[in-house]
Amino acid sequence: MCGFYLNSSLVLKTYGRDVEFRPNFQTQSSVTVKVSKMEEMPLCPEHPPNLTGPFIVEEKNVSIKDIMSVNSHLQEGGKGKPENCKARQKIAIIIPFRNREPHLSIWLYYMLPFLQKQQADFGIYVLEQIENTTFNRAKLMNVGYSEAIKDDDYNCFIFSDVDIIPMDDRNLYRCSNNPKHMANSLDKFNFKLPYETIFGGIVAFTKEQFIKINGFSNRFWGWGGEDDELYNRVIAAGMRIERLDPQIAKSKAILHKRDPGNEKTGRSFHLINQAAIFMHTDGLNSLKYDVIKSHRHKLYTKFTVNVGSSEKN
Ligand code: UDH
Ligand code: MN
Repeated sequence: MCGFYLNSSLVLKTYGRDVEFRPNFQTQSSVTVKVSKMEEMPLCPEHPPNLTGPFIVEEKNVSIKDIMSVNSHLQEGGKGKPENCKARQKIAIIIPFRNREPHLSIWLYYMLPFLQKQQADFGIYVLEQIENTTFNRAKLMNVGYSEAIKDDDYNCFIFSDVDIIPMDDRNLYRCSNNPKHMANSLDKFNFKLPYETIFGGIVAFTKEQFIKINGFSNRFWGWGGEDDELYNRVIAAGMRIERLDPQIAKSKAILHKRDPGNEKTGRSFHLINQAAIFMHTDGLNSLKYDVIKSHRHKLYTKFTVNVGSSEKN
């Protein structure tokens, strides 16, 4: 037992500091006292108190070792939570990935301190697709969701490209009453929407919202279309999308060449307008994949997966 009675209240030594706690009832059971203490932790404020607004995002060479040294208090697997309050949401960040180590380092360099400043309770999941298969961003998102819910009791899922980084810490990485488009103010598009229904880059869904649309389509191979299909699922499910004020949502999209294995084929584009029909049978409920390797790094949890290839689907 880590507490003792003092002046009829209880002082608990937790997280290296004293917490005074006045039980409502008399008990000698240390288990009951500890559980009550956890319940006693206040909810975090809606607006995290220490935000500072805009900051500059630079494309720099950062080593994972350096990022680890400033994030030593994270739990294995890239998990963090506020020390002094209970977060309102438990957030899994899902990142589709292949051969983008320098981008992942920059993302982690900025995002780990950012999420902690926002008092987020979070876990980072990197979904790596194996070599020599056409990239399937949307299917990796579904895999990320499926693995994350097995790992922890998340209720908010932020699906993010590895190369987009917010430039203002008031851009809260949280879920909303409706699915949220978060990459609505990118430097590469002059901080404007290229078209009104764009829903790519970064999106946030509560668990209920994501289940309601049966996740992403698994049938978009190569670059493009899966995000527009996702938008149509949201509308077909009777929801709408939300976006933050573009001033606050300003983000940097790292410029790069098209990756090999992620060419625009356009072969699935005809599916975009059939979302309302296929969303019932193509998505989380038809997802098949094999985990080839899983790895808990200090800064993230990585699953290397075989999601198959377009020929078989
Ligand atoms: N991704 C990878 N590896 C790949 C392909 C994609 O990690 O080989 C992931 C990554 O998270 C990336 C996301 O999938 O951020 C989306 O892919 P993308 O970055 O290729 O998409 P974007 O819309 O592509 O940025 C633009 C194509 C580049 C055209 C260059 C013309 N000037
Ligand atoms: Mn990109």
